[in-house]
Parts: sequence; structure tokens; C-alpha cells
Amino acid sequence: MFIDEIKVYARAGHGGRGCVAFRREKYRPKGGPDGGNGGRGGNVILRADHDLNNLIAQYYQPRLIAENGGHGLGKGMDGRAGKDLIVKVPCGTTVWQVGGEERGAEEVCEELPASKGLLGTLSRPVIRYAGSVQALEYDLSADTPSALAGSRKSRGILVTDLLGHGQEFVLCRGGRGGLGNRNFATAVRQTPRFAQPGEPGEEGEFLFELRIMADVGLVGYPNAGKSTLLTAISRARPKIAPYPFTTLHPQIGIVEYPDYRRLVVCDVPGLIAGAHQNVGLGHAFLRHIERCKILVLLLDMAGTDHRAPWDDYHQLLKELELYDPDLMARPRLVVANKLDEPAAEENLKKFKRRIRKTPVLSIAAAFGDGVDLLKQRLREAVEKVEGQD
Ligand SMILES: Nc1nc2c(ncn2[C@@H]2O[C@H](COP(=O)(O)OP(=O)(O)OP(=O)(O)O)[C@@H](O)[C@H]2O)c(=O)[nH]1
Ligand SMILES: [Mg+2]
Repeated sequence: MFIDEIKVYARAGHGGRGCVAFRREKYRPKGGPDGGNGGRGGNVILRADHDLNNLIAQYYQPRLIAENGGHGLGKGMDGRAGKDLIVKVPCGTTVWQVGGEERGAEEVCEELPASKGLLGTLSRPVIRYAGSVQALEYDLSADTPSALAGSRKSRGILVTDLLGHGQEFVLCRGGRGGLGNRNFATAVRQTPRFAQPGEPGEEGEFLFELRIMADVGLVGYPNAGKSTLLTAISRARPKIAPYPFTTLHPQIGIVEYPDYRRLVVCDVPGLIAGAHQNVGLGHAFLRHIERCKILVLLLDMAGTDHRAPWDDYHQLLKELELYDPDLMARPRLVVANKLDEPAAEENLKKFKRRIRKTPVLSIAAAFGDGVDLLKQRLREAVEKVEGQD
């Protein structure tokens, strides 16, 4: 199963209660207050991991709840801190806060109800969820590809975008532990019979959205031979069949070069006219090409499905533009496939005549013809993009 979008509930651990206790010991009458402090609650931390390629773990475990802090105890014993919950997510995961209107830090402040025997209010107001505050502080331009920033429709409040392997983000902060009664002893109040309760941990509902971070995105009509090409240039073995929509989920392949340079290539399901409006397999998978450094437009030059390649070309560009106009600025290679078929030669001539300025690379993916040159071109194009960054 391939999951690229999932809603989760996250809650950090609550802080432990402070303790009300008095020292009892032989020969030490009225030993004074010695209630320990509560431990802090565990944080919910997201960590990007390049070994993962989809959000299946969150599909099976959509509630991310960190451990609570331990309560304080007598004899001055502090509660233990709650363990942080580290959640691994694939690189390229964007986190949105959902299910709550945008709130400022002041508005989410909330005081604990006063209760008998406890310190009525905390000195610091409790913040239920301060995620929106973190989101505001997050600098989009710092580590997000410029092509991404601003191009997406909002899906809530953007909380974070995890790109590089090992990048971490504290999604929900654990509550602080309450202070034990020994902290409240003064010269005039030597037996404080109250302690602080712990703060609640932050909580919220979030949408995790994965946009695969590949170097090259393969775009084309169904049956154009995208999966065949991926098989020819990498060790990936996606399903190949002579009917449309064989590929239902994005597939990843690694192209290796003799000098150990590697490129990540992403084969997405076929695009058809109206895909941006959810026709065919829809536009859900189109998000996976948003972060590709270059795009390969693969055309079936033999017209096996009785379509003209130049119509396909214009339609593909139109769909990409309608989905996200920024994609038009992305460097792209136009590749003509199935050149082994008799009709392809003639079509290629016509195609080149109609689309004059665009260079076209011709291959026969099923037979490996022209594939080495294509690999070279892919590398050059990717390195050019990387050089500009
Ligand atoms: N003659 C010829 N057939 C090819 C070539 N490349 C792919 N095919 C055939 O085209 C058909 C479709 O290939 P796929 O690789 O599954 O196409 P796809 O673009 O991944 O299709 P979807 O996953 O449905 O979007 C298969 O029957 C392949 O054998 C080629 O270079 N020459
Ligand atoms: Mg395919």
C-alpha cells in the first residue's frame, strides 16, 4: 500500500504533578516540606528519514502520543521526564495543522481551574497548542526549494516541511512538570500544603503530506512507456503492461553512473486530458513531480493508442500548467519513445517540424536504444539545476 497523505493526532506528554510532602525522620521533628517536582512530558518529534518512501507507518498508527512525565514524590524525589516520541517520516513530508482555526499564542492561553489544596493558577499560562506560533517562525525560504514556496494551495496552517535526512522538528512540546511544595517554603510560610500541577502537553490534528523528492520526474500519457524506461535506466522493476493505468502509485528508481553518482527518478501514473480536474487517476499523484528538479515528457511516437504525439505534447504541457503554473519553468527534456515501431520515424519528422525549437531525444525503451545518451542528458540537466542553486 502506498500512502502519501494521512491525518494524524499528536499529543505530547503532560507534565507530572508536584508533590506535597513533609520530611518525617527520627529526631527531626517538623522536618519541613520535601515534595519533589513533577517530570516534564515527552515531546513528539518528527525526524526525516531517507529509508522511508511513504507514510504507511502513520496509516497503522495515526495517534502519536508521547509519554507523560512522572509525578513528584516525597523525600524530595522528582518525577522522571517522559520519553520523547520520535516519529520517522520520509524526506519530503509537509506537515499542516488542521481542524483548528488559526490561533495566536495569546488566544490559546488557558488557565488551569483553581482547585483546593493546589496552587490555583500557574505563574505561566498553559499553551494548549503553540504549533501555529512555530509555523510563523518557520522560514520557508531557508531550506525549501524556491519552486515550492507559495506554489501550493494551503491545506491548513503550514507547520513544517521536512526535506533533508535527519532533519528534526518538535511537533508538540511536552508540558512542564509542576513544582513540589518544597519550592514554596518561605520564612513566613514554612509548611506550604500545596504544589503545582503539571502543564498539559501540546496537542493537535495534523495532515502529513508526502511529495517525493526525486531528481527526475517521468511524465507522459498512459502506455507511453514510462515504466519501461524506468526499468531500462534503473534496477526498479515496476509493472509493465500494454493497457493504460498499469502504474497506480509513484515508483522510484535509482540511476547509477560509473563514478557512483546517483539520480532518483520517479515514475508517476499516466496523465490524461483533464487530469488537473481529477480525471483519470486524478491529480493526487501530480504533487510528486512538484519537487523534481527536471521533468521528462515521454511521448509515444508510434501513436499506439491512436493519438498524435504532438497533441499529446501540448496536452501534457497544458495539464501541467493548469495543475501548477510553476511547473512550466521547470527544466524539461522531451523524449520520443517506441522509435523501433515503423510509424515512429515518420511521426518523429512531423513532430520535429511542428515543435521546432524544442530538442527531442529519441529512444526505444523496450530495447535499450538511446537510453545511455538519455542517462547522460539527465545527469547534465540535473547538474545544471544544482549548479544554479
Ligand atoms: N515497441 C515498443 N513498445 C514499447 C516500448 N516501450 C514500452 N513499450 C510498450 O508499451 C506498453 C506500455 O508500457 P509501460 O511502460 O507499462 O507504459 P507506462 O507509461 O508506464 O503506462 P502506465 O503505467 O499505464 O501509465 C508496454 O506494452 C510496453 O511493452 C518501446 O520502446 N517500443
Ligand atoms: Mg507505468
